[in-house]
Amino acid sequence: MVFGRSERRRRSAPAEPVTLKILVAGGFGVGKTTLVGSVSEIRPLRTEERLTEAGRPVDDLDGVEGKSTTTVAMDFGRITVHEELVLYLFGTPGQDRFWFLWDELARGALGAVVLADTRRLADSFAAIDYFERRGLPFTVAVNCFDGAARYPAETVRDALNLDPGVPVMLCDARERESARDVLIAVVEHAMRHGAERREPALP
Ligand SMILES: Nc1nc2c(ncn2[C@@H]2O[C@H](COP(=O)(O)OP(=O)(O)OP(=O)(O)O)[C@@H](O)[C@H]2O)c(=O)[nH]1
Ligand SMILES: [Mg+2]
Repeated sequence: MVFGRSERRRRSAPAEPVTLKILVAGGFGVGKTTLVGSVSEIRPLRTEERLTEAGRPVDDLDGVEGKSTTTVAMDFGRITVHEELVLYLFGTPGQDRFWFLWDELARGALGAVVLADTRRLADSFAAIDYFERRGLPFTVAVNCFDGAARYPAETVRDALNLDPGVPVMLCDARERESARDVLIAVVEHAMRHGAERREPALP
């Protein structure tokens, strides 16, 4: 029996989606756990511990005074962008004392987003340096906290001394659509970056 195109397609096994690993990084309290939680279609895995009096001298809470917990290992979530593309999200811990986890978390990642808060922009430098040194494609997303001054993306780019090719966007980590746009931008940027690296150099 000869099947028509659509019938043949219906009978073939559904293609497995491509799965990609994306890191959600940035300084302390910038909204990494919030972003993974707002966008994840599964209940996100969190490793939150309470901020304590003992940590007060080292935990800089300026701008996030309401914060009562911090990530001590990672966040994990998942988003199906479309039926052929699933992203696994790994949120990094924000405090310097957990740097030793980053190499493990970064292994196998396609790309990363560095979340930034304009009130504490310098906190983003360490994550940016980390990805630049490793050649891992990244984008910067400014998480627009209530009460924080708004700056155009180009002003943020200059302040962070980013390469012209690094996408910078504004977002609200609490909003699912906004968080999703950030992740799609990372995938697109990483794909472009990969394609450019595969292009043979012109003579
Ligand atoms: N107004 C506002 N508050 C936010 C936003 N994103 C996060 N928050 C709040 O800011 C605080 C920090 O958020 P987290 O998501 O825990 O930050 P984090 O980057 O995971 O923090 P660490 O893991 O401790 O580095 C929380 O109290 C959030 O409710 C935002 O876009 N706007
Ligand atoms: Mg966190």
